[in-house]
Amino acid sequence: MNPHIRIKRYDAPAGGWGSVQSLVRKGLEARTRLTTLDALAHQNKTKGFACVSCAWSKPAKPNPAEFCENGAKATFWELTSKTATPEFFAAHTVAELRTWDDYQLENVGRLTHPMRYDHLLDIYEPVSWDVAFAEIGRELKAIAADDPKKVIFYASGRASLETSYMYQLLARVYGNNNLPDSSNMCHETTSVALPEVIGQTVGSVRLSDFDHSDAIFFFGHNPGSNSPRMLHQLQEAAKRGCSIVTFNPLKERGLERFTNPQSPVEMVTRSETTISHRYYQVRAGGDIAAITGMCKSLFEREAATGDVLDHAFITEHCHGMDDFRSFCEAQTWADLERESGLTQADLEEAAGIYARAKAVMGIYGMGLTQHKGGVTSVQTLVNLLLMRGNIGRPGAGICPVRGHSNVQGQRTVGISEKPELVPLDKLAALYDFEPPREEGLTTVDACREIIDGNIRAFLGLGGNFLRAVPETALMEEAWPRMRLTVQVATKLNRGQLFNGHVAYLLPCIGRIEVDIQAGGPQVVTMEDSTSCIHTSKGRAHPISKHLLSEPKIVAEIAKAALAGNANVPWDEWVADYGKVRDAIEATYPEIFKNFNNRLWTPGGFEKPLAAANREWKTDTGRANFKVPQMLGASFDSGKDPDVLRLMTLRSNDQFNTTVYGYSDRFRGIEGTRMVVLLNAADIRRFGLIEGQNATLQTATSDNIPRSISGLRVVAYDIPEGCVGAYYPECNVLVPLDQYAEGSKVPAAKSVPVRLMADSAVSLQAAE
Ligand SMILES: Nc1nc2c(c(=O)[nH]1)N[C@H]1C(S)=C(S)[C@@H](COP(=O)(O)OP(=O)(O)OC[C@H]3O[C@@H](n4cnc5c(=O)[nH]c(N)nc54)[C@H](O)[C@@H]3O)O[C@H]1N2
Ligand SMILES: Nc1nc2c(c(=O)[nH]1)N[C@H]1C(S)=C(S)[C@@H](COP(=O)(O)OP(=O)(O)OC[C@H]3O[C@@H](n4cnc5c(=O)[nH]c(N)nc54)[C@H](O)[C@@H]3O)O[C@H]1N2
Ligand SMILES: [Mo]
Repeated sequence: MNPHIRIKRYDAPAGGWGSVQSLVRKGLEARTRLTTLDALAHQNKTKGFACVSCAWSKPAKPNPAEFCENGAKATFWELTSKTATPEFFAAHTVAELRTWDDYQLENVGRLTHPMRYDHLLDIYEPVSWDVAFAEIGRELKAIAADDPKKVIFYASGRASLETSYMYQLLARVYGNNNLPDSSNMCHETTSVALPEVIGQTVGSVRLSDFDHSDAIFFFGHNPGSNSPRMLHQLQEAAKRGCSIVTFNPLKERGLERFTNPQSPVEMVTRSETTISHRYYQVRAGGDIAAITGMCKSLFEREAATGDVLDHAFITEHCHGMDDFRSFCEAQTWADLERESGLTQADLEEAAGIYARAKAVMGIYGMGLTQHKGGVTSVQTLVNLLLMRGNIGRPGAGICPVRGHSNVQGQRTVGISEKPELVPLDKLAALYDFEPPREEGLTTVDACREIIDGNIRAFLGLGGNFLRAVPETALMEEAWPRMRLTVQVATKLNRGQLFNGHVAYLLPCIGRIEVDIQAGGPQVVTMEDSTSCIHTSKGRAHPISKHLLSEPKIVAEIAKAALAGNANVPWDEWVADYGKVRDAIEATYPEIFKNFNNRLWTPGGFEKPLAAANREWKTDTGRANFKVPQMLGASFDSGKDPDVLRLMTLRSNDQFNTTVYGYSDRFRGIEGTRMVVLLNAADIRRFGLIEGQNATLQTATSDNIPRSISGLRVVAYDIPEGCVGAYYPECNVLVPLDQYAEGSKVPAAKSVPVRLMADSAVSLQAAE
């Protein structure tokens, strides 16, 4: 047994000394460059760089140190002095690297040279940029001559607005809308749910709303690990007396208690703020039922007193409430309790808090979006807000917490497989070409087509597609059948170890690094979770002189791959990113008016949010109540007690597929990621004991075997019937055809699984 594994309750608050210790340890481990401390001082400042971690908003008046434990960790790891050099690649075959885990691959360090995969030797070899672009261009041209729809242009949500705009144009001039984004595994559910009900793809709150809320209803997001800077706003709100009501199957520490590591007084006195006023451990997939129960209770109160609903708002602004009321009335408390895992008394209590608050915000993350009923979950939460006019006034609104730092912005500037969301006529007029009009591939569709052998080439602008998607076993098998695979990246990851016939690994400058082009040092821009657009300017020297910037790489691929592109000034754009911003402004004049002049607005400049002003760009011209089409959000019906619901989770020591280490401090899990979190009653029921190794098998009837063994059984405070384990290790269990209805976000938070001891599996195999 590994002596470093330790499972122990963590009693300290989020933040506090634990976060300082963790930072110091990480700084040493990552062997950061000298510029790191200087860089941290400039993180999220108006003239500094935008954190490469999450998309949480930057205040107009930042703290002296506007970073958090995990943002600093991301900075450390990007500014590591460790490198993945040609010598490293010469010493390790790709087959060998496939036996390394995500942490070991990440820990090699920054990519330094463009590399081409040699199939005979099974190694990556250095190559010149000229050769790389020429061959990629040739290959793409050959595929276009057959069918340009057989190429995928994936983007992970980190690349800037400038790069993203250029990338979507590359795809469209090439001839398809195959622009899936990490958002397709994430908040696409939001982008599909919100337009129907409030008429915009994004949330309606701004950072300043946190100063005015009386109650915050928090669903399925873990800010302590995934957007820790938000804990400052939550702490301030809680101190003001704002009630924070949390729905989460797990007791997440950041939502329980917080000590601000940047407050000397709090640190020395070890004082902590209770964040959640009430904490309801809803069953995975139980949110539609929980919210419906609250709404049912509110309608009952309204019938008794007549003063619960905001009648003026509903009459003037809403559509469809009566149908929703009928739906709520028709649900029995027995069903609501069973589906939500909460009691009628819990839900009535939560409804009471809601009814007493003047301004309420609904905040949510992957716990709502990554379910079969993800779209319905989000829309039901909006119903709750609409009942008391909680959208479009200070302190109120819907707040999806986005993931990657520019994932929302990438959609804003046209990275979308949905042509109706992109001003194609504008692009046609500006660049004199005929943009493709057919729907492109989502992430799930892209995986299906790759498995079916219909895709010839994949380009990845960042990210780790093959590791982040569902059905990883079939995907890894199918991937090498592609003709061309190109990954633009900063670090080595598993997705780069499965290669098409022609395969390139192209290293780029990271956002914290200085980006100098013909026109001088460049800045880039991004959009945060509350729709503020701000700049980012690198400070550190690039780790290697062989790196190119992302805009340059996109432009060179475009020049090499596109037959006729005379009307796109690729070289001028690369020389001066301000010219790309002019092009973005010309394409989206309403959002980006005066773009280059508003760049340095403290906290960013605001993209207009119609719903925040109670203008509803919906089919009815009003805010729509939607009747839920289901009460349980997950795929299994809950009827077979031997089928459990697996939530795939992030630890406090990872950024998506990037694993920084094996410490999930707040959950008390140290030294391993191979764990399965179970309710003690389930451990007994399945005849297991804590510490033994177990196997999870996906419970579907499609005859595709999906399982993972060697997961250490950990007793945890989690509702019975629910299981927690880590992403991306468990992606092998997620079936490709189980995704959110409407948005196709993989249902990674309720995978139906069976559980057994590893020994039982070996017995089965022996029989
Ligand atoms: N440090 C760090 N920061 C990150 C990331 C990272 O990996 N590391 N990832 C970034 C990205 S891309 C994203 S999208 C965000 C993700 O951030 P989150 O939205 O927090 O995503 P997860 O960590 O997957 O977990 C979501 C939470 O939902 C809960 N949950 C699971 N199922 C349910 C359910 O059915 N109902 C409810 N109510 N809750 C449920 C889980 O217990 C967990 O607390 O964070 C971003 N920021
Ligand atoms: N089971 C399960 N699966 C999930 C999830 C889940 O909760 N459960 N979450 C989903 C979510 S929310 C998301 S967003 C996706 C994430 O999917 P992706 O966005 O595809 O994955 P990441 O792990 O964020 O990508 C990390 C890689 O990006 C590269 N990179 C980092 N910085 C840069 C840069 O500046 N430029 C370039 N070009 N490359 C860079 C590095 O090489 C690094 O290895 O995963 C999804 N998959
Ligand atoms: Mo995400």
